[in-house]
Amino acid sequence: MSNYHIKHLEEYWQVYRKSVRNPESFWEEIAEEHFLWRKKWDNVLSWDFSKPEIKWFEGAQLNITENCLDRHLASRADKTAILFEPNNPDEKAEHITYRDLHRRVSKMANVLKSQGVKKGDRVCIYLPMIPELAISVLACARIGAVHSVVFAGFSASALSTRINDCDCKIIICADGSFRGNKTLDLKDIVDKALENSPGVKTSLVVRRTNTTVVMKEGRDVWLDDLFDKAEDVCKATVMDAEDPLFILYTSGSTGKPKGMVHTTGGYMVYTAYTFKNVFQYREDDIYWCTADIGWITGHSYIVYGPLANGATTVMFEGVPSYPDYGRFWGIVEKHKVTQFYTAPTAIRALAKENLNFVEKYNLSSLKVLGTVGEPINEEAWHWYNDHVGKKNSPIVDTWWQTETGGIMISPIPYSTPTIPTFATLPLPGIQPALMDENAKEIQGNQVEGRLTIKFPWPSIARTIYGNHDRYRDTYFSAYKDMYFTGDGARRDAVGYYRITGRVDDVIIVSGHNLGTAPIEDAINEHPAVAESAIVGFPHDIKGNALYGYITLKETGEGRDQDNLRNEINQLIATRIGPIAKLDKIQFTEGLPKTRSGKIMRRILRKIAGKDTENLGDISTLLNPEVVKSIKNNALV
Ligand code: 6R9
Repeated sequence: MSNYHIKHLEEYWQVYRKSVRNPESFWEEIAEEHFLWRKKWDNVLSWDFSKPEIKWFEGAQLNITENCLDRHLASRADKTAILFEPNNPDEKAEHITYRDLHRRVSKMANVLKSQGVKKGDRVCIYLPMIPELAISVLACARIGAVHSVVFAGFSASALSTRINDCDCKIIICADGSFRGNKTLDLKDIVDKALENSPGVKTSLVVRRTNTTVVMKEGRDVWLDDLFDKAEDVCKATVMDAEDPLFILYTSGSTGKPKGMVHTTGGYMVYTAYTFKNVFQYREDDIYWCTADIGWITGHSYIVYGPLANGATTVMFEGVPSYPDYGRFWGIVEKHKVTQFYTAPTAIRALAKENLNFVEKYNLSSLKVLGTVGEPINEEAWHWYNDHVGKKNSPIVDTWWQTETGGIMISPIPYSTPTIPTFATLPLPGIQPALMDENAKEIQGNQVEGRLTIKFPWPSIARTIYGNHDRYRDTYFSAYKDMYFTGDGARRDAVGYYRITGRVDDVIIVSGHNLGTAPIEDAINEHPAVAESAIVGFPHDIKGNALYGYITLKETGEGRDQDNLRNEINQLIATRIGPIAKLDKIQFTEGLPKTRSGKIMRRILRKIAGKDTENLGDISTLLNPEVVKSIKNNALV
């Protein structure tokens, strides 16, 4: 028997050592015992990072939806697969059972087939967080079509770029979406996008908001008409383990977005295994990840990982601030959520508000809390631990990437002792290394360097769609025979990893390497500070100096700004050293963020460097409007 479910630290080490000694047999055992294959593999792994070419379970055949749906029908047909919580708290939550999900996915798959979609075709999905999103994803997988989900908050131009890059002929979209007290006209955005994407011949429109939309004759079709008529049985298309499952775009530091391609067999095995262990998932749990399915977190840990384990996965349509800042906690209480997985930016936003919003709910069902997306600062970690987890639920700080497909470095709750801001230990099968400036591996502990991975794991992206050279150059050229993550990390005395941020966020001040994360941590400790971002700007003597953009909490507004600046610098000097003091501090009403909540330091860097002519595309930001006010009030 494979040790599929790790239950204590000693067991983790046993499993980890085994996984590194012989990765092939480690993953083979897991793949054998826990999944449904139409045909077993001829070869577990072949790889060559110099090409790069990576193949897992070659020769095997399967359909991932048989693993996520069909095989649960025997024992879990009436169990809730998707628990849909609508934006409007007065609208009833929907419990979609495995039987029902299987039926709806089959119908949707038949609709796609009726529109001429075939194995290997790319299907663009641009939907809000409603059940049809998960159903469309699975329907594509059912018939071997490759889904390309685009987050339904992206602009028409961002959508069109992504459609054209992978040449989609069909899009699944909606009339509109509900976000808090707003209704967004999604179909209008799609119409604009399709003006520049003439390759799209069909758009299937889901009715959600009932807003009036223009339906283009011959192209636009209401989904419900087709769906109602569709057969509810659809045979799963048999896929090779290395057939592509989906494309998901991630922004690069330059140029157009990268369409990361994930394949079927390895992705399934890895996301299912990590879901089970990182969330210590048990049969009766109610698991909730607040991400959008438009991001990798939603693909792997709302849809595939949970469903492959027969879990109940919550899908939330709304926002954390509607109808008030207690919404998340209200949902946890209402559905007795056992695992809650969110982003540091959401935690910081909620921590700014009155404690009463969290204290009035009963959160005693929670067993595991998770974070993902960026380094979590110490203050946010403690707030999460104290007020949400009541010091009783371990926090898993999960480090991973769109490219890695699944969680790579993370505590295993109830096994790995946690430390604030540390992602801690590599999961079984993951072999991290830290590299120095001379591209040499740094041995030992209490060291810091660039984070790479030495050996393939089953869910690594196999290529960038249509651009394998860029895939090699971006991830495999910096260090020979290693995957380069683009992140920096520190390994502490006991071998725990702390991710220090993108290495492009490292700023060298007077010859000292300063990571942005620890400085921001120090700043955020100030009671008046809500959030901060620092960047470097050219300085005659120091080479670079530090520029801080800081948003204040309500309690800080109206305070003397020079006093605040002094106090903040004092704090940095005490926590990190005078070298890390900020030369300039600009108080701002917000920080520019991507839709997944990452601070766009690229823009802040340009403003600090007086290079405001060409800020690049800011249309995909969550809050493009703050850029203007930051620019107008810049201290340059
Ligand atoms: C899953 C996801 C990947 C980048 C990654 C890193 C940052 C993610 C983190 C984290 C520190 C964590 N990141 N999780 N940094 N601690 N727990 O977010 O994928 O959107 O592709 O972003 O996010 O910088 O390289 P993606």
